[in-house]
Amino acid sequence: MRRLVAALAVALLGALTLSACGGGASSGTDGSSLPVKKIDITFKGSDMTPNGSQIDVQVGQPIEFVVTADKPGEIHVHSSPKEQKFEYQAGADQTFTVDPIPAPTQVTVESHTLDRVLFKLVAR
Ligand SMILES: [Cu+2]
Repeated sequence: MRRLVAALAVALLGALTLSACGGGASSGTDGSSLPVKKIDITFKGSDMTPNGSQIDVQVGQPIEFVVTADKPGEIHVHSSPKEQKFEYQAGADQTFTVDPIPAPTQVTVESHTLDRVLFKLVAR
């Protein structure tokens, strides 16, 4: 009888230990809690802003381009393995959602209309 009680006590202790391990909060490394990185892009004539700069983002951070242009064109995000293209029209504040960058790297963003590098996204 005494042995049975001891076995039950061990089993109970085990259950308590197990439940203490559950329900931990996630560490938030998936980027879902990061603020959206909004990047303003302006095209006017043969000028563009930014013009070849580097822009820091965090790995997994949501990214949006906010485009203002005087004529239609195309922006190309040279992300790997999947490139992204965004066609914009003449007009102000056109918002495009860019896929978050999943690992530390640099991603070149080009104007294919002007054939120049707009900026580099540096994810870390
Ligand atoms: Cu390109």
